[in-house]
Amino acid sequence: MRVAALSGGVGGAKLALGLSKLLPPADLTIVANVGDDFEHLGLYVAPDLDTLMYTLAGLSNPETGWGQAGESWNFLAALGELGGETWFRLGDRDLATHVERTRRLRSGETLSRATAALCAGLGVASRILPASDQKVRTLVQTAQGPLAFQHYFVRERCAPAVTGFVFEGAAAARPAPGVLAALSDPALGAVVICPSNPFISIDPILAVPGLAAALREAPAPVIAVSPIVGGDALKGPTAKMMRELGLPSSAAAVARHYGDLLDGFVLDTADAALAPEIEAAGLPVLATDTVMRTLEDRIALTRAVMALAERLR
Ligand code: FO1
Repeated sequence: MRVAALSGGVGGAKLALGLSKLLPPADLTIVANVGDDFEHLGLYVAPDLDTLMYTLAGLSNPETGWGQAGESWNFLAALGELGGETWFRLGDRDLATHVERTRRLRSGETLSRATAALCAGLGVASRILPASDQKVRTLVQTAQGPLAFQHYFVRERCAPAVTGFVFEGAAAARPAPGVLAALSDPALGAVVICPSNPFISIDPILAVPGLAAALREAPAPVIAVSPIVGGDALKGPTAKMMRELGLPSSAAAVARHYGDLLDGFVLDTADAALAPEIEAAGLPVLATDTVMRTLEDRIALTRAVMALAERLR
């Protein structure tokens, strides 16, 4: 089955890994969020692209989900001694990715071209495409004023209450090369919205003009996997954000958030009681184990999503 997947970082990358284990490289395209990207220490840092690359390369840090396993921190320690900014932790191996990507971008390469080169260098065969080669930056609106994404997420540790989001640059952005083709491929069997944060990981992808329409017109079922299990996020601020936005932190609220983009919705067995109300709204629901602790869990969830897509075709 050919699949196009929309993903942010940590949570989405787990399902992306499951997809990469079941599908030949030519049959999987991952469209990655670039809203978390920022310039830091003179480097272009693209956290969700890196988390996806490292996860598919088997290099990611299993504790944090971001950065590489087995890191050394000599650069950061030396930077700290110089009085540099160390709030955003860059490991020595991870630093090489940022330096090489920045060199390529400064030489005039596009983000998607640089990403393809880094994937080749890391041995990642599946295609990881940025949603756009243009800047689309998530600005987090809070009671204390707007915050750049990484300032909100890392420096302020998601503490400020959010009131909304702005995806700066989205209006002028275009889908990166290959994205629309992947979403309109007649051989497509499913479009999968991975269990990433809908607001800060998936919405910045859908904000790129043409992408939401591409999902609506996709020649295959669009299936989202809920990142909320039992009223809480498995990782990150999703549930807290939903409450701050006046939404119930429930899988049903996630389904409503995606609205008519979806043809199917996957939630955890813990939330099976929500299925009737979601199905009453016309959206087929599959309740299954969505908590991915092991590689087998990632693969099992992938199989369940693909089976649902088969049923909905
Ligand atoms: N997240 C943190 O909470 N603390 C960090 O110091 C941190 C460093 C970091 C370095 C490289 C990278 O690719 C990601 C990093 N992240 C860190 C995660 C980053 O904030 C991502 O944007 C989140 O994972 C949300 O997608």
